[in-house]
Amino acid sequence: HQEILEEAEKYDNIRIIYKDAANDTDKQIEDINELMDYGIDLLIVSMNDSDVLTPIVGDIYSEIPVIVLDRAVDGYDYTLFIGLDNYQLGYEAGSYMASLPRVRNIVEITGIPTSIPTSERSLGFVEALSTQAAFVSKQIVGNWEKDIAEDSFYQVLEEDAGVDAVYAHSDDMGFGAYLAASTLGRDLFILGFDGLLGDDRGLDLVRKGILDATFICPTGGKEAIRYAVDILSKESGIPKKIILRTEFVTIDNVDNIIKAESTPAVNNTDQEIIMGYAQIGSESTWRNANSESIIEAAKEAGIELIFKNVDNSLSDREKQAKQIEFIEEFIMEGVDVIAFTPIIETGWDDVLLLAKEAGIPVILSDRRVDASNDLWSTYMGSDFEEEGRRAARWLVEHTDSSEVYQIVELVGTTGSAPAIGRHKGFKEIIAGIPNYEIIYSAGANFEYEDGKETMEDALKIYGDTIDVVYAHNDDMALGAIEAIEAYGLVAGVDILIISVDATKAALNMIIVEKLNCAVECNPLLGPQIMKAVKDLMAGVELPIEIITGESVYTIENTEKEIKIRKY
Ligand code: GYE
Repeated sequence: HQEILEEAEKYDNIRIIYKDAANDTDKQIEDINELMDYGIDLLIVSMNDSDVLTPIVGDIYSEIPVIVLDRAVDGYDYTLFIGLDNYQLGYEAGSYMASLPRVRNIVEITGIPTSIPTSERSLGFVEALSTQAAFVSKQIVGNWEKDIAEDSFYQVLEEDAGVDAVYAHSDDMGFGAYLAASTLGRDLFILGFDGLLGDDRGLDLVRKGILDATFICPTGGKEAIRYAVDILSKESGIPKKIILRTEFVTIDNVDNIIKAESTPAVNNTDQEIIMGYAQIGSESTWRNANSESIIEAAKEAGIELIFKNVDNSLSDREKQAKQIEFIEEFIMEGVDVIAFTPIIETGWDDVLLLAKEAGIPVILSDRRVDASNDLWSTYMGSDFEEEGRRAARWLVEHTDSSEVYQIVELVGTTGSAPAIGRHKGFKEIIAGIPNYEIIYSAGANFEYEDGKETMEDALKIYGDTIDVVYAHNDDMALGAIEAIEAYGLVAGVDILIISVDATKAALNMIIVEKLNCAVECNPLLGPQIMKAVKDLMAGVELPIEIITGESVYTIENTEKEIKIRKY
């Protein structure tokens, strides 16, 4: 709350009307209605109970922009979500606690049961413990409140002498647990969340040894105001989801962290910025639009860009080696910031470490890496699993579930983040429905020719028993359409075609009804990258993930979009 007000003061055209529902869902609904009556232009909401509030927030979103803070809603009915990856945090907490010899019997103190951070922090934690000797002996509800946690935990301790650790979903509740334990003369390991500055707040509690560990969980207040301004001034390229960076704190690093958190960031905004970018080739229409967007945006932002691209005829392995070479050159030249698209997920640790040691921040653009998140500063791009889910949802919703569907999957570059995510998300949706079956799944490199050849192979084996093609990108889908027509079948009718990207060429295919569905993946990342680079240079901490907003295109909504599509 304080952070929101402080940040808002920097703008003279923003007025904040603040309402606090004090953990009461009915009150929060009343508050939201009242705010709407005031005629607010944008709603920032942190939901108490996401089950109840999701549909209400969805309604508001049909009228004004909505920024959901801290606690996610199900689905995508909001303008922008800013928050944490709570599942991941729970998992890290679990792995850490399980690694301590003194921790076995753990009591979990949860936040409000119906809130998403509660369920995700639980889920991640339990998952991490599933292969370990440590276990949760009891789960109690603390409703985010210190006193409730203290009282309920006191009772637990009186009954169970074996408890040796507490996993509390917030520092406040961890503090409550500590008070109960010390009343009974018990010394327990206690981990909490939030890591706020100030007396008797998370960091101070770790320093005093009241809590053994916590995670700094930024509230997103600053980011909410900054993005609210962008949304209201109708800037383009507003992301859909922002995941904030967290930090794990124990007695070992708490002093340094308190010092760092209390000193204001250095602002280098006037300085000239030199950025190196290592691209992965020109395998698709998407990639070309992506490269252009980056080059254009750098020019516009006045950032000096050294853009290096690899020869597209190289193999994936050779491309990666080339990219690593480029990055090493950037480090030698001493650029201010490096951005690159990791062609596959693995194999980046050494070069990332080199950049880190040289003090050069690295932005992951479009694809993720499988490497520790302290080796890079932010990931910017799409939610590939969600894209896969959307493709499968379209299929399930537009076919007769009493029939059998045999699916051919054209997979993108093997081991690349989009290929992994799009496969996983798709499978997740069809997993429970036996009549949707992937009968053939093969890598086709995100390329037109490969897509065509792979489809020819599939047709040779399965012929007209194929019902559906799911291609991880448009280029492969267009190649497949070519192959299907050459085989004598009607694409879009005899075989349903679903692809990802939604480039202009694909949208044209939807209009002529040869492609049934294109899940959007936005390549125009340039402006967002430059914005992040400027923030970085100004000493603003970047979110750990900045996720692009995207739609799904079919015959119903393509006509309008095709006129404004730039790639
Ligand atoms: O979907 C595909 C391209 O990494 C998201 O790469 C990107 C993918 C895109 O070749 O067309």
